[in-house]
Amino acid sequence: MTAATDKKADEVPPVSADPEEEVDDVEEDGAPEGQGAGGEGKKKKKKKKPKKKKLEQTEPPTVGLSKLFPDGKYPEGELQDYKDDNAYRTTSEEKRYNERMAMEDPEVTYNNIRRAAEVHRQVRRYARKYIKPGMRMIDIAETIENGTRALVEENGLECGIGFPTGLSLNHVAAHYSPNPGDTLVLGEKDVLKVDFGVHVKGRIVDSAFTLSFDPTYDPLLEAVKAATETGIREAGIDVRLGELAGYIQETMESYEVEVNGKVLPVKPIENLSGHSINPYQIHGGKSVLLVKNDDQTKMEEGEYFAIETFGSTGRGKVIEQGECSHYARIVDAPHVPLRLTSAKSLLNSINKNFGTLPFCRRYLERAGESKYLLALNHLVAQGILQDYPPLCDVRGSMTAQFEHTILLRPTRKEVVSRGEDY
Ligand code: 57R
Ligand code: CO
Repeated sequence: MTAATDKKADEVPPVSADPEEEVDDVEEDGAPEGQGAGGEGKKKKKKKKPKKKKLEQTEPPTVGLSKLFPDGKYPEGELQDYKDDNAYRTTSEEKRYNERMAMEDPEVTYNNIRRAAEVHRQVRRYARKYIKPGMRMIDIAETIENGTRALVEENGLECGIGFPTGLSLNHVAAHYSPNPGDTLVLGEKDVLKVDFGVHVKGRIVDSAFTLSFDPTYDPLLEAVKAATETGIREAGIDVRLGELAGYIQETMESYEVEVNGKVLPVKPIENLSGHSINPYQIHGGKSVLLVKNDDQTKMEEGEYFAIETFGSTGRGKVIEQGECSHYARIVDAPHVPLRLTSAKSLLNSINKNFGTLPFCRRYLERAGESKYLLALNHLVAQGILQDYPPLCDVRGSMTAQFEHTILLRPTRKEVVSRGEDY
C-alpha cells in the first residue's frame, strides 16, 4: 500500500495530477455545492470523480510487476507442511524464530524468488491462452521472452530470463528451443512442453507445463502431472533422493494411455531428472531422478529444487539428438588459454550478457553476435561451455513434462511457482 492510498483523515489530500479536479468540489465560501451566490437554482452537475482504475496486467503482458506490487512485497507460494519427524517444524518456535530472523533481511531471497515466480505465473497465463497450432515456434518463444523481460523489468544480470525457452515437441522431451532461421510450425497433433525460467538476483524460478490440442494423450499428461505432484508432496528436509524417485516412479507407472486402440504403459524417463538450483546456476548438482535408485543423498533445510517429471509412451530413455540450441558456461571450468580471437571475444560477450546462466543462439544474436558458430563450438570443445542438445525418446513416441520450483524453508515447504493453472 503506497503512501497515496493509506491517507490518514487529517492529511491534506495530495495534489493529484490535475489540480482542476481537486478545486471543483470545494466552493470558495465553503457553502455546500450549488448553493452559492449567483448560482441560484441552477443545479450544477457534480462532476463524478473518475474512479482510480486498478492497474491490471495487459495482454500480451507488458506491465512491470513493480507497478502492480508498489510495496515490493510479492505473494507467497503454496505452503505444504513437512511430514513425519519433520512435522514439528511447522510450529517449532526455534525454527520460526530463525526463519523470522532470516526474514528481516530485505535482501533475503524469498521476496526475490516470489517476484520471479509471479512473473512466471503472469507470462504463462497469457502463453497458455495464446499458443495455438499454426504458430511458428520462434514467435511462441519470443512472445514468452518479451513478456518475461517486460514483467521482470529486465536489468542485465540483476534480473531477467533464467534460461532458454524450451518448446520441445512430441518425442523430444527437453532442451529444444528454435535457433535463428527455424521455420517450424506447431501442429494440431503436437504435444508441446513449455519450459521457461525467470531469475531475480540469480534466484531462478524453473517451471514447465505440457500443452496438447487433441485429447488422445490426455492420460499421459495426467500421469505426469500426478507424478510431479507426488514428487512435490514427498519432497522435504532429510528426504533421500533415491527414495523420492521411487514415489515418483510408482505414481507414473500407475497410468496407461490408449493410442489407436493400443494400450501403452506410461514410463518415467530414466535418464532425466529434477535438480537442485543455486544462484545463477540452473543445475545445483543434486538430481532427483524419476526411477527408484540407491542415491542416499538427502534434501537439506534451505535448499531450492526444481521438481520435474517426464513421462513417455516410448522407451522411457532419451538420447542427445538434433541441432543444439542450449548452452551454458561450465561453473568453475578450468582456465584454458584461447588462441582463437573470435572465441575470446565471444566468451567476453557470454560473460557480460549471461555469466553462468544458460543461453541459446537467438540470445547471442540479440546481444549483437553474428557468425559465432565456429567460436561457439570451439568454446564447447575447450570445455569452457557445455552444449545441451535436444533430449529425445524414440521417434513416434510422446513425452510430457510438468515442473515446479520448491523452497525447503526451515518451517514449511513453499511451492513458489504454484498457480491457479497447475
Ligand atoms: O530441467 C542449458 C539448461 N536441467 C536448461 C535447463 O535432466 C537445465 O538431464 C539445464 O540450459 C540446462 C537431466 N538429468 C540428468 C542429469 C540425469 C534434464 C531435464 C530437464 C532440465 C531441462 C534439465 C535437465 N538437466 N538439467 C536444467
Ligand atoms: Co528444470
